[in-house]
Amino acid sequence: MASYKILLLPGDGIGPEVAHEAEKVLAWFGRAGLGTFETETDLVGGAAIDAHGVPLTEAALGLAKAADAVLFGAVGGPKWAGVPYAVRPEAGLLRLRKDLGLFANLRPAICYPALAAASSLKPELVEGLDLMIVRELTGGVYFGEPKEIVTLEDGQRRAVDTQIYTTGEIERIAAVAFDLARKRRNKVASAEKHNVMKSGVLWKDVVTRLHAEHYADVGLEHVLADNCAMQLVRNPKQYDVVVTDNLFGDILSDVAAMLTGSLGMLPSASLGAVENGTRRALYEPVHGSAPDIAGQNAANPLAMIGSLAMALRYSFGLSDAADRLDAAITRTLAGGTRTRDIAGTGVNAVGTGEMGDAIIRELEA
Ligand code: GGG
Repeated sequence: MASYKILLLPGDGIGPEVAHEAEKVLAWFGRAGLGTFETETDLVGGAAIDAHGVPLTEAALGLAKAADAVLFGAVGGPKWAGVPYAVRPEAGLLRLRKDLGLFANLRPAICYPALAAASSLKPELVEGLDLMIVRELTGGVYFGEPKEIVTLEDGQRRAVDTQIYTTGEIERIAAVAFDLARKRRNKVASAEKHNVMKSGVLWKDVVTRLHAEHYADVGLEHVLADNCAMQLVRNPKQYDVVVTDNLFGDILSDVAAMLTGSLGMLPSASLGAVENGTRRALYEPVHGSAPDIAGQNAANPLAMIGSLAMALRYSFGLSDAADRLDAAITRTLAGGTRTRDIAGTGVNAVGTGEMGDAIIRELEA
């Protein structure tokens, strides 16, 4: 039986609660004989700041580098609002992405049939929605230098963030999007703002050239990122794969989340380049730490459990297990089990733990 090393970084707020449910599901797959899943747990984000004064220790980074996959919960919260910017909770996540080279963030937005009524849009606009947002994750304005706030001679303060993309960075993320599209409905929409940003001009040029040279069989549309946001709420099913930069990808995937019923429904995979047949990978829900509901057994663990399904598929090559988990999520929702965020009025919601238990019952069924 194959053996897999997994680092759990539950983080802050609802992170530990949802990560616990994914751990329960993983343990079930172990008991079912799918593999030996060796887990280690460490701190990240605010929890690591409290214990060690930094959002990610070198030891935790080392464990992440040695793992076959990292399962990450969420970081951040008002408790750490006063810490210096360089060591804020989110800096731990950004360092993991950068140091593990996780440049490709896959964010599937699927509207489960039972949740069409919970969407922010009319059910007919989202029924059957299966969209993949491919977000560039290690470049752009998140990492570009200079990044600073300086005080001017007249006493005003001036903030600078820098958007930087190279040809190589754009090519590799666009290739991920085109390769994915070939296995789906063969369509890519590339979103940028070439009308106001030089990085958008380069992005569009590089995607156009890569498409012509290597992916002419895939449908390609260029769309301004603001128009893409509008189209997502007007007619989301027109899209198959959307590829975009770090910041636009973050924003567009939150919009897409609301089409699926809740931010608590969106999983993600952050993947590095394939080297010697393996690739580094981190799996996390798109949602943050939701401090307002932390510790109340009220969070939806499905984005985290869906992220585990992506780990089974992309890191462990266990596609059948991933399909089985996706099917268990579909059946659980079809059976009417709902956490508070997707319950709607007049429906009794279950807690985080009960949703995890319901998924395991469906896996056993
Ligand atoms: N699970 C996602 C999470 O914790 N996000 C908080 C965060 O650091 N976000 C940065 C970003 O991706 O924009």
